[in-house]
Amino acid sequence: MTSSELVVTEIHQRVCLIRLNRPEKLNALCHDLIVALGKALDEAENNPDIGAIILTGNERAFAAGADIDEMKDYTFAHVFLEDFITKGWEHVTTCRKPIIAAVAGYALGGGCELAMMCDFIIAADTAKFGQPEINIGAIPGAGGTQRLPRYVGKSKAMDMCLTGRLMPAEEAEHAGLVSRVVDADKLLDVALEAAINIADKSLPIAMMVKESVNQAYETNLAEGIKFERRLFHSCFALADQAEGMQAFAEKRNANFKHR
Ligand code: CO8
Repeated sequence: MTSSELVVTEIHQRVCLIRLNRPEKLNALCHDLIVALGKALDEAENNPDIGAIILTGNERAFAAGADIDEMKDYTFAHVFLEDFITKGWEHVTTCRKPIIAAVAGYALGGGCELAMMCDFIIAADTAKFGQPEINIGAIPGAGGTQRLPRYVGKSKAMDMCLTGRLMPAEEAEHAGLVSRVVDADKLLDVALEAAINIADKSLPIAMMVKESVNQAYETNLAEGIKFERRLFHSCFALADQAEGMQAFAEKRNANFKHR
């Protein structure tokens, strides 16, 4: 399989659907797949006709983690000098457009971490989340010990990272890891409906929402509120704010120009 086939993209209206496509290995995240994912994300980010992104896998796996076969012979010198993970693997976190993870089946290790890097997760009822790195003599390496406690709290994060157990979709929804759980055969329809809905809004406003919510995880409340207030004030510099409020007054749908 060539590296471009490891990731398949489809355009649906203003949405770019990116599918991890290494089904025979449960979408294990090898180097070439990560490079192809980065390329697909860049294309979606740079395309002015795209307003939202969906990242998905297949019905058996979103991704079963970093590729263990590839990693097993790495040495400390190699991973340290290459800055393994930092280079390329965190591409999703630098996307400024909204990105939804649509997860069915396994989201384990780096797969769970990749889903948590997205803005929110919609899960099929078949989804299973886990940080099982402890079973192979490692710890989570792409933010699992940091993002998971922020999603589900310390107790569940410790439980998952220390036991390596898998968390089913229903528990993940109760714990706040995923925003909704849907029937597996409806997963892409629901994710597309949500993404198309987002992509129909003003793009700069959606990007400000994303930046502002993410700020809540980087700062204290007073600083976060100040950040939000400044962005809120700046909405009034956009043509889309004038259009949105005028359309409400005229009882019609807004015609956003993303400016
Ligand atoms: N790496 C490489 N190959 C894998 C991986 C993986 N993580 N997961 C599955 N595969 C392969 C299997 O080797 C198998 O290949 P083959 O058919 O050639 O033998 C194929 O996928 C199908 O898998 P199984 O036969 O094992 O399928 P089962 O249904 O029996 O089991 C499981 C499914 C339970 C998911 C099992 O495959 C498993 O335990 N996989 C490993 C899960 C794991 O430990 N993941 C964590 C990896 S470490 C990690 O992710 C560190 C994070 C680093 C940062 C990443 C940045 C984003």
